Amino acid sequence: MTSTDSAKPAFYFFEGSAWSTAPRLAIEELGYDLKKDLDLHSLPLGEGANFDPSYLKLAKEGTVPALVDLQGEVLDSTFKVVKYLVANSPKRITLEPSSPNVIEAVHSDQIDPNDALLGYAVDDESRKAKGSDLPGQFWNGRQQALEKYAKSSPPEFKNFYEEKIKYNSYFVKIYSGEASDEELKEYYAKGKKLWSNIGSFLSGDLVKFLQNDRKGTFFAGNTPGEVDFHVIAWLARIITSGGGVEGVEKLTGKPLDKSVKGYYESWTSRESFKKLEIV
Ligand SMILES: N[C@@H](CCC(=O)N[C@@H](CS)C(=O)NCC(=O)O)C(=O)O
Repeated sequence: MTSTDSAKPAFYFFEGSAWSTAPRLAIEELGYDLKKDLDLHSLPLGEGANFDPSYLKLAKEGTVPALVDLQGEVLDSTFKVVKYLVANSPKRITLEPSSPNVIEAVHSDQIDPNDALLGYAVDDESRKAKGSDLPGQFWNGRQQALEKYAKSSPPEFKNFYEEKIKYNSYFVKIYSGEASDEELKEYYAKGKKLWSNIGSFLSGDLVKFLQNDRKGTFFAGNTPGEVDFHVIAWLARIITSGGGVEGVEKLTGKPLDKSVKGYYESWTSRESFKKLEIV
């Protein structure tokens, strides 16, 4: 999996991953030729491919996206990968070092898009729906992979697998219907808190950022740049997780501000967004 064509940067990602959306859109928007310019490694997260020891040797948290540059340096976060793609863009666009706080804000654990799609439901009905759909399959698939890798784990990854199995087992139990009423109550409270945090961010800081830090339609100006790749990766996944704009409004108990809707629509009408079928 990690054998690479060292003449090109190696790009590790997954099409269905929220944060992989940021570099995938950057690649498209910044004039890269996906297949010619990068050595591609798609890791199906629902099968736990990111837990393969050969990947952990590269990216110790086992997350995507990651990129290995031409000097062999591993860039193992969305932030570093997008920065690299922007800095080495064939379009040689000049982007001011704008708004690192916006990027940091959308990456906050309090509003995690993976928690929204895969992790937390808010009631029995939404938990059962998730359990019989992609989220249920996701936690089960990972569990199988983790158990397989843990059996023959190199000592250096023993702790990693133990921790991941513990974390993953919680969600397997929640979706399997084996959790107690008390556990479910606590779980739904976390789901509601998550959507409340998302609602506060959507109507608070995000609106302020859009008002104050944007240089045009996009944060970067009239075409998207570094900050935009992070913001849309988060926003698109949140809207998908909520079941669309109306679903998000229902879950957050707040109407979506027109600046947020407008920003989202500026992205959904772009060729890159349509071509990559971003969700
Ligand atoms: N803070 C990290 C988070 C990346 C992340 O959470 N990636 C997800 C996919 S969107 C992942 O790889 N999850 C697999 C896992 O955590 O096991 C970053 O921005 O790079």
